[in-house]
Amino acid sequence: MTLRRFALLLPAAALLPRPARAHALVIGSEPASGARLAEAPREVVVRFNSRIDAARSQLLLAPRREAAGGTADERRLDLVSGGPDTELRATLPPLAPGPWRLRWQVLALDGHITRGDIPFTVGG
Ligand SMILES: [Cu+2]
Repeated sequence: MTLRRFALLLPAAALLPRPARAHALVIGSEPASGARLAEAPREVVVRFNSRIDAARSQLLLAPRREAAGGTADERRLDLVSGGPDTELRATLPPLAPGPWRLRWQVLALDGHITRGDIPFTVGG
């Protein structure tokens, strides 16, 4: 195509709607957000609405202390590989009873990073 025609097409392309499947959002997890579990879970799974780059994504776990707000004792979980590329899975160390916060940060294949928290509680 001529350079002139190319220049005319550019503005139109910029106005095209973005793909409906954009960055990764959580569609489910085990434990579920806000869950109260009688026994400590052995693993966590977070499922997303789109494919993610697991090598550039992470799951972190910390005791939840709303008042303190610090992340000093947050630990990065080792991801279990080999599952679907729309989920993150990690085995857990033994968890003490109490409130916990699973934090996820993922890179979707569209290059966008998203993050969020999944709080859950072990024990009554
Ligand atoms: Cu996106």
